[in-house]
Amino acid sequence: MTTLRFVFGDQLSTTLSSLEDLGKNDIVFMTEVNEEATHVKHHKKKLVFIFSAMRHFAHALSRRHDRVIYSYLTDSDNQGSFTKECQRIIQKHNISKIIITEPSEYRVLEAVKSWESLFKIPVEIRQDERFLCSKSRFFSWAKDKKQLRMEFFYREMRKEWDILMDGSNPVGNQWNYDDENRKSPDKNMIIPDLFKVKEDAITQTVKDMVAEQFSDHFGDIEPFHYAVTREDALLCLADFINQRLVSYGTYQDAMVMDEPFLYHSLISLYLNCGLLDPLECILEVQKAYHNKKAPLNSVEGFIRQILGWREYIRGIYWLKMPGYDHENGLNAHRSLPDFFWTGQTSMACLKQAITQTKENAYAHHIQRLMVIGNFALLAGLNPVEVNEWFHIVYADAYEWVELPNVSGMVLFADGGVVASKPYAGSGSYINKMSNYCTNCVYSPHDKNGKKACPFNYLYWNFFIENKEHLEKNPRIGMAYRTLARFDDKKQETIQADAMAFFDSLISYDDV
Ligand code: FAD
Ligand code: DLZ
Ligand code: SF4
Repeated sequence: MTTLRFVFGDQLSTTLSSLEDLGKNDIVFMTEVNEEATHVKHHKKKLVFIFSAMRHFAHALSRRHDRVIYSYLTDSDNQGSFTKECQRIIQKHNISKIIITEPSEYRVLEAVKSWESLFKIPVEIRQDERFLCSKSRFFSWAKDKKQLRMEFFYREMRKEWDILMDGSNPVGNQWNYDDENRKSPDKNMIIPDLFKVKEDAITQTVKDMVAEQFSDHFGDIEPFHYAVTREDALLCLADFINQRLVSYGTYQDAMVMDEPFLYHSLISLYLNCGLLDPLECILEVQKAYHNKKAPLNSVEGFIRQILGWREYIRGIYWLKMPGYDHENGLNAHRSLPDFFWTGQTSMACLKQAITQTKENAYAHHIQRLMVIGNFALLAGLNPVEVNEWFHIVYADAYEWVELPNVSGMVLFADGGVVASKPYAGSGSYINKMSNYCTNCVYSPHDKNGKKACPFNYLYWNFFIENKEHLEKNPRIGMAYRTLARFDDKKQETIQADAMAFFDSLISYDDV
C-alpha cells in the first residue's frame, strides 16, 4: 500500500500542500513530459528554466526523502503525458492512493479529476495554499458584484493581510500611488546591472537536451542566467530590493532602448513555479519600506502587483473558466503577423519588445501591455492566436495568468470583466513613455501617410471598426466625441492607411 505524491513543474515549493504529512514509504513523483513542452511550443529558454528547476528541486527533495522518482524527458520508458506517466508509476509501484495539489491550469485539473475513475484508486486533490486568496474567497468577493474591479479587491486583500496598513487606514492615507508610477524615462536614470546566476552542470545538460529536442521552438537559449533553485531565487529577490526597488515605482511604466529589465524585479518566473512565495516577497518589500530603504510609491506599486493584480488575475481565471479562452468580444479576426516570431519590423518599439522577448523570454509589463498588446488590440488580432503567442514566449507564462491578462486586460475580448475600457494607446503614449521613437523610421507626430506612426491611424481605425461594441461605453465617450469631429475625408484617410498597413502584413505565403 503506497501513496503517490505527484508534483508538477510549477509546484516547486517544499511547503506544498501535497507534501504535508509525507510518509516514509510514500513516493514523490515528478516527470518531464513532452505533452507539456509542446501543448504550446514553449520558448526554449523557458523549457531550460522549468526542466532545470524541476531537476534541482527533485535533487533537493531526495536529500530529505528516500523515495523520490524523477522521470527524464528522454528516458526510454517515459510515456509523454501526465496521465500515462501516472499510470506507469501506479502499475510499477503498486500505488493505492494519489495525493496532489490542485494543478494551476483548468486543462490539467480536468485530467487529474478523471484519474480516480481511470485508475480505480482514491485521488485526493488538495488546495494550492501558495496564493493569498483562495478560489472560494475570490468567488465570494465576486458574487453579486456588478463590476469586478481589481482596485477594490486589492483594498480588501490589504486589510485582510494587514499589509501597508496603519490601523484601518492605508499607510500614507492613500490606497494607490499609481499616479506616481508613470514618470517618463530621463537621462538621470542609472540602471543597475541585473543579478545573473551562474549556471551549473545540471543546467548545461538541460540546455543540450532542449537544443536537441525542441530545436524548432521559438527563442534563444543563450545567455542563460536565471535562478533555478530557491536559494538563488532568494538572492535575485534580495538584489532587486537592494538595487532596484528604490526606483521601481517612479519608472514602473518607462521603456528604454536596449534596457529590457530597468527597475523591474524579474521574479514572476520564480513565483509562478513555486521557487518564491508571494507573501515572503510582499513582507520583504514592506520591510524595506519600514527600514526606509525604499519610498512608498515603489513599495505600494510593487505590493499592488502581487497582492492585487496577481491574485485578482488568478481569481478571474477560475471564475471564468471554462470558456474564457474562446471569448472574442470585439470579433477580432486578423492573423498574427510574421514579425511576432522574427522581430523583423520597422516599428522600433515592437522590434525592441519582440527581440528582447526572443532573447530573454521576458518583457516588462508596459512592453507587454502598451506595445505588443496594444498593437494586437488595435490591429484586431485573433485572441486565440494572441493568447497562444503570449503563452509560448514568456518564462512566467501559465494559462491561469497569461489568459486573463491577454483576453481581459489587453484585448477586451471578455467584454470588460477585467478592464473597464480597452487599454488603447496611440504613438504619443509610446513616445511619452519611451525613447523608442527617436530610433524609428516612423514619426509619432504624423497622423497619416507613409511616415506616420502606424499606432496613430490604427488607434482611430480601432474606434471606427469597433463602434458598435464600444460607442456606448461611458469611459470611451471622449474618443467617440473626437472621432465625430473628424470629417468624412479624414476618417477615410485613416481607414485607407490602416488597410494599406494590414495588406503589408500579409506574407507572400498567405496570398
Ligand atoms: P514586476 O514589474 O517586478 O512586478 C512584480 C510582480 O507582480 C511580478 O513578478 C508578477 O508576479 C506580479 N504582476 C505584475 N503584474 C501582474 C499582472 N498583470 N498579472 C499577474 N501578476 C502580475 N505575468 C505572468 O506572471 N505571467 C504571464 O504569462 C503574464 N502575461 C502577461 C501578458 C500580458 C499581455 C500582460 C499585459 C501582462 C502579463 N503578465 C504576466 C503580467 C506582468 O507583465 C508580468 O507579471 C511582469 O511583467 C513580470 O515581470 P517582473 O517580475 O519583472 O514584474
Ligand atoms: C510548463 C511546464 C513544462 C513545459 N513542462 C512540464 C513538465 O514536463 N512536467 C511538469 O510537471 N510540468 C511542466 N510544466 C508545468 C506545467 O505545465 C504545469 O504544472 C501545469 O500546467 C499545471 O496545471
Ligand atoms: Fe513605435 Fe510609432 Fe514610436 Fe515607431 S514612432 S517607435 S512605431 S510608437
